[in-house]
Amino acid sequence: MKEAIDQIFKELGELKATTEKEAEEARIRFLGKKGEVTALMEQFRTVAPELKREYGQKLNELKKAANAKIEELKSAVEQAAVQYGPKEDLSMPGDSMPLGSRHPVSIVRQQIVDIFRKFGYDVAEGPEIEDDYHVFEALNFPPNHPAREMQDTFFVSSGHLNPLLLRTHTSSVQVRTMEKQPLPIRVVCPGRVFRNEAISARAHCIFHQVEGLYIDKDVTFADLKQAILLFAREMFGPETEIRMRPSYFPFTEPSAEVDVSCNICHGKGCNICKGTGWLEIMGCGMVDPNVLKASGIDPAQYSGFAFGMGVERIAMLKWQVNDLRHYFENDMRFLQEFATATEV
Ligand code: 2NL
Repeated sequence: MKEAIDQIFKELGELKATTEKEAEEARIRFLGKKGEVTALMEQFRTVAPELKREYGQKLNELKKAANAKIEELKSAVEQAAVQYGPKEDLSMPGDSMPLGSRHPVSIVRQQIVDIFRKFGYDVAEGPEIEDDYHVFEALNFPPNHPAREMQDTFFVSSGHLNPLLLRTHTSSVQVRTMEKQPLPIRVVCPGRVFRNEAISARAHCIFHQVEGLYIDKDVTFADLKQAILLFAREMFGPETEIRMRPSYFPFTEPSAEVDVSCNICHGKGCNICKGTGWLEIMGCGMVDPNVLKASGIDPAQYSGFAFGMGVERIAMLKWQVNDLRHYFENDMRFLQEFATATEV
């Protein structure tokens, strides 16, 4: 046993390692379950009682020395790795990262906002979690209007007089603008809106809107029509014509839907415009006197127009996207089609 202990001391003295793997192999060789030191510790049981004290001490020293040596090897290879760095060739060219591009909804939202900024409109944003007052009450929705029902609106809290909910349109931002800004007001409000709808090619529970509001003395329906014609020509090209059809919204009177002439077939009729030559782009109207009153504006002195459009819808018409779900799936093949589509 004495020779075996001396032999291992000698081997430990000569032990070397240049990698982490070699250091670990050395640990297993001496201190692992079947290691040389471990084997001697087991043999110790058979040592004669009068020699136990002497060999016990020696074995303990050996174990300590082995542990210390392995630690020393491990920290030495670690140090070397820090000092000399990894073995990989760091001058090799890296994998190229695609730059990415703006999302089509983001591009069109910016184009719409830029057009109205050119017309002198300010831009306002507001909270996505709103209260009943700013989404419905101030906009002349009667108490039992269907849009106020659970199946159309996502409620955050209910049961109160003025429950919190996810805004179903950005009109709430315009209400807040009317409450705090001096007249006249010319503002566009871009943002995300939420409706409790089944997801399909034509509907989604989250989408983006841009709404606009213009309030001053003597604002007329003719001003509304001209603003929208100019917008449509900036957005869809200088040849674009518009038409208005009577409609209904609680917050405008009179109200209208706006169509633009089909930019694919130029009015001849194709499958994009379903043979009609026209594409619906937005709703609009003269601000209802009740809406002005609710925000402290005197309808006898002031009048205004408002409009609202879906950003996804405008982008669909501009680029012939046939399914709303493409916008939310982040499929690179779809997104890359818009990599260069930044110009109006
Ligand atoms: C649509 C129709 C519309 C408005 C939004 C509005 C806002 C205020 C007062 C009056 Cl503060 N009106 N907004 C008016 C008419 C239509 O949106 O189809 N949007 C996607």
